[in-house]
Amino acid sequence: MILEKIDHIGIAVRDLESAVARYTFITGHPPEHFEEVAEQKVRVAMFSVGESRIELLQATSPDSPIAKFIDKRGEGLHHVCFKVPDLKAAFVRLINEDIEILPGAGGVGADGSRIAFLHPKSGNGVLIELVERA
Ligand code: CMX
Repeated sequence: MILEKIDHIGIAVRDLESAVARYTFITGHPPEHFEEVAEQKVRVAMFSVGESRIELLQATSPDSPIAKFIDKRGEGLHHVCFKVPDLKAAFVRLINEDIEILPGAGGVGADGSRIAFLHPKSGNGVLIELVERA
């Protein structure tokens, strides 16, 4: 199996606290957890919705990808993340298909997972994250 499931959908927000209050109301419950991912320069709040999850992301630095995204495009859907059983095997297959894997692939994501991103131009305008969980 190449992709196991959609792991989560990422939403870029300006202010995590107010976004958490709004999504607590929308989902009917508070986030599962908060985390700061130093490597990605973000603070995140993760909400479970059935088997699916929603990740709210706030930049922790003006040079964070989330700060740049919001400057250019405003708040909104930032990425779709697929869970993969084997990140390296996914790279090999995608490189063979000439898809642009962004620098830093294999780095640390939330929960100590290993992550990689595919450029939005390789995803028809959607940034794709791949995650392999320990
Ligand atoms: N979804 C869709 N399009 C996006 C995008 C996104 N998330 N981010 C940028 N773009 C668009 C830009 O608006 C730009 O569009 P135009 O060419 O029409 O202007 C285009 O993609 C290319 O932009 P770029 O100038 O090449 O690159 P940027 O400096 O905007 O960086 C990207 C874009 C995806 C390479 C960079 O954000 C990146 O490396 N992202 C991966 C890491 C990341 O996003 N981390 C935060 C999440 C961490 C987590 O989930 O834990």
